[in-house]
Amino acid sequence: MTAFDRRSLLSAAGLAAAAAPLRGLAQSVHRTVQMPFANGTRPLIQLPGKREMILLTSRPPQLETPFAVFNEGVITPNDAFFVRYHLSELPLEIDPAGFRLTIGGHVERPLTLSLASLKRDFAASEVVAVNQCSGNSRGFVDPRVAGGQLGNGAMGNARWRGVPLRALLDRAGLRAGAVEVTFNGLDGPPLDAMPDFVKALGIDHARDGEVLVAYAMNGADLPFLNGYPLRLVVPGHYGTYWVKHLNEIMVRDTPFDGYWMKTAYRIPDNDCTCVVPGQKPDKTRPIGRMNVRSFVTSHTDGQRVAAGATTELRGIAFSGGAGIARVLVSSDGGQGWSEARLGEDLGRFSFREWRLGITLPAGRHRLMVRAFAGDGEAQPLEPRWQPSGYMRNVVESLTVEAA
Ligand SMILES: Nc1nc2c(c(=O)[nH]1)N[C@H]1C(S)=C(S)[C@@H](COP(=O)(O)O)O[C@H]1N2
Ligand SMILES: [Mo]
Repeated sequence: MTAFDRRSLLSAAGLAAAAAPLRGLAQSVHRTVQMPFANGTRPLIQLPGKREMILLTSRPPQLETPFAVFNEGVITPNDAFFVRYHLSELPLEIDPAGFRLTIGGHVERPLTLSLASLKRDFAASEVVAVNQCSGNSRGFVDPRVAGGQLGNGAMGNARWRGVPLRALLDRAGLRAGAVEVTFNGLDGPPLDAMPDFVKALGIDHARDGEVLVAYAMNGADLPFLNGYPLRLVVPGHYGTYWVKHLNEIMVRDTPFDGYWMKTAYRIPDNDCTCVVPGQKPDKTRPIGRMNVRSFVTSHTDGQRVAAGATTELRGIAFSGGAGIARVLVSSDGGQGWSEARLGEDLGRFSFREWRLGITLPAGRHRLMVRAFAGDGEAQPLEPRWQPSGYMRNVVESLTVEAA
């Protein structure tokens, strides 16, 4: 048996082990956390392959990353990476030797590829990129909106390795008139009650060389709950496009109008992607690139710091593919701003660390952090609202008590 086979078998075994406790979740819940919004009490749960995570729903499994993890470094560990599913019928066993990815539809040569072939017959490519759910931070949206009431932990940054989608499409050969490509995974709806989770990209996007069919994350096989054995990685774009357990790619000569493109995951079709709170947009478009965001990770709201001494602030910033140009920090509620030092640059799709030492006199201070992307996009000082609660990126603030 080759090292590759052995590793794959181990992953397959881990997968069945990961699935079993999902049936009896209640027993494994020991503690809860309180998110900082109403109805924000959440169980903490530890599933195989994951450390203790914040449970949003158990069927399908949805786990949020405890925010303290983001202060450990700019790469989110596999065992702490958030988990989001829409449909309850997950694959419980995937045999890596029997698994196949098909590429069909409007192509010259339909392909059926094994994992071994993907790793052996195509040049591998890597990218460090943030995967963030469109509804990350929805619990903070005011007035509140329906949908998963998430804190800020439905995001993560990893080094993804796989085959560029372009190489697969080139091997299959696009036929004239190809306009879109769809992506489907092994999970599905119970009893066909809901439309299967299928996403589409325009043909130029699919062929841009940045989109990956990834088989590894931070140097290991994808964790089961993050899409083992293959997932789409769409750098700069919201997680909804990052189809997990990917096993079917179809090239189309007509636009795709499935539920998850035509009805779900749409945003107001205007410059701010927002509407007046409570109103409905009159025109929408599919969600796309992420907007720019930043967070303080070193301190939490209400924390005490030493007055008159240096407080080392630290955090992360990211954008939808333009990198981070500057991060500004205010310690007086937004009147004055100081430029933070940026950490190592892992590429324009990655989290970027920032640091700043500040000295605070005794009293309460409102800290704010504002990032500017490489293309000049800045975080708004006031929240923008949309009915689905997507794309929250208002400047974050927290209060510390210097004494
Ligand atoms: N097969 C499948 N892929 C999926 C989804 C899903 O429900 N099924 N959800 C998508 C959404 S909305 C998000 S935010 C990301 C989350 O990726 P993660 O679970 O690895 O964190 O997966 C995407 N890929
Ligand atoms: Mo999502």
